[in-house]
Amino acid sequence: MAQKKKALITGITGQDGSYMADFLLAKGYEVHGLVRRSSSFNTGRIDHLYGGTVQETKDFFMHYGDLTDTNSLIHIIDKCRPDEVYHFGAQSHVRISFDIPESTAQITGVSTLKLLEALRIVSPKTKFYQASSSEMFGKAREIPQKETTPFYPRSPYGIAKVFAYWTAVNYREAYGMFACNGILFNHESPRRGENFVTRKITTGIAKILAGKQKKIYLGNLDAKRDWGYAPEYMDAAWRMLQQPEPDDYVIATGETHTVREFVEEAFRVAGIADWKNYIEVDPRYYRPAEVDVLIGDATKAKQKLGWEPKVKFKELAEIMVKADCKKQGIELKS
Ligand code: NAP
Ligand code: F7E
Repeated sequence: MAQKKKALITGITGQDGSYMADFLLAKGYEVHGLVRRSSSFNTGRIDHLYGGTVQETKDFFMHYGDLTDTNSLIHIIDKCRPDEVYHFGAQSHVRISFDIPESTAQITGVSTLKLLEALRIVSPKTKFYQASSSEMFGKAREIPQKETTPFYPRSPYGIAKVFAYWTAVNYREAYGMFACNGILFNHESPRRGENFVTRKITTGIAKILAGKQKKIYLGNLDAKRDWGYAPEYMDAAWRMLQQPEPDDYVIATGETHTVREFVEEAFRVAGIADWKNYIEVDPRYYRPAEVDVLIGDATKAKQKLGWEPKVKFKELAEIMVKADCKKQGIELKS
């Protein structure tokens, strides 16, 4: 019997890492996840993988570590000797990166260098996925953005991701390592962190319907984003590491919408027509420098990976609103 492939996922407790764990376990991988110590449980998105108990299954293993702790990374890589590493761990909130720029640089940027250096020493044949971001395009130099569009990051987060991007390219070119950048545009889901705008809106609506919240306070409603569905984007990330050669790919829907349009669509799904009664603009949520418009061109991914997005804007809003309403005990009709 062929040996199971082994994958190590950093950021396994986050949105993407948890979907990637589901995806790889379904494909028959042995999955290892790096979890950081937290004073309250941070495993809500992967609890289902334990079957409701804090016991490892035969294919799923958790390791305490931290992206700022190089030795922990070396120990984990040495212990599990993965075929593939999916590096999703990051301080991933753009606005908050202005408050904690230095730790964002370390966790979101330098961690990629630490992991690649650890792999180079311990396990150089391991394939590496870097969670690069459309935030690297920032003040976009071209519309739509593709793999060759120059970067112009607008936040400490975006700058850290540019560092990580070039580190992955450099380890590929300098040491022949199999390192890929997935340049993913915004992707959302019912597991999205609740302080990102789409989820803030859909949890807010559900709580308004449940009578637990009166208003949703938001920042810039004019920003435009290319929003896709997170589980589909994990399929794209996996496909990158199955190619004969490592490369970099944009993953996006090719559609852009304003935050205001997401608000309108989400309230429509919930059956509330007068959304303006429930939204207040609060300048606290503005950013010192904003990324005004992002829209991606995923032609290369379609041609080389055979990947295409299926869930688009309206369906995404519907999935998220319904899931949050369900959590509040409210079933919305189709
Ligand atoms: P997320 O939900 O915020 O998850 C981030 C993960 O990183 C969590 O598991 C978090 O652990 C972990 N983490 C943070 N600091 C750490 C540390 N010091 N040591 C170890 N782990 C640490 O992010 P996501 O939305 O899944 O995104 C996954 C990756 O893709 C990130 O690198 C993000 O920057 C990038 N990305 C995301 C998008 C998007 O639209 N979602 C688009 C492009 C790129 P806790 O659970 O303990 O906090
Ligand atoms: O903001 C505006 C905000 O925080 C989207 C991360 O996953 O995707 C994400 O970064 C837009 C911005 O995502 C609020 O100003 C208005 O223009 O949901 P977001 P993001 O900054 O695009 C990229 C690709 C990543 O890589 C990141 O890791 O919405 N906005 N009002 C608001 N944003 C938030 N968070 N909260 C508001 O109240």
